[in-house]
Amino acid sequence: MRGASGPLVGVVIGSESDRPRLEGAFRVLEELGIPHEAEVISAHREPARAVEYARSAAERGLKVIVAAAGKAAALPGVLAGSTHLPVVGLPLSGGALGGVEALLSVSELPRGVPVAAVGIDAAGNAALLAASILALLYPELEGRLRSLRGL
Ligand code: RP5
Repeated sequence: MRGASGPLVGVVIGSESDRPRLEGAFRVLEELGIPHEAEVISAHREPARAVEYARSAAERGLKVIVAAAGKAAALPGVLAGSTHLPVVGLPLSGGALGGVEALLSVSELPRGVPVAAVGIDAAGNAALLAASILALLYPELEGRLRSLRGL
């Protein structure tokens, strides 16, 4: 991507146990040639690290964050509370309520803390939404995105 020297999308996963559910997101990012990074950070077990990740994200060059978590999925909201960057929240299944608990945690944020929630386990959509945001900044991405989506 023109002018980009590092990752543009930060994919943050609440637990290593979540990683298999993110496959669809990584596939889309790779197909589109979007530089990205992946970190495992638990908002509950290491909250200071989550806040530091979000606070430093923009100055490190990230443009969009995709945050994925299951159960009482605090991660997307915690990240969104410490950065102005767009945060795409991906609720994951695996909890006792099949992901509905994560969906509510990711979508019902308080005023002033926006998270763009996609559907339960909708990893591909999370990456496509991140790509749509990035395409506004990097016009060369638009054609690849349209082609992938058949638009
Ligand atoms: C959430 O709790 C994680 O995102 C994961 O979906 C769930 C279980 O995590 P582990 O106990 O497997 O680390 O925070």
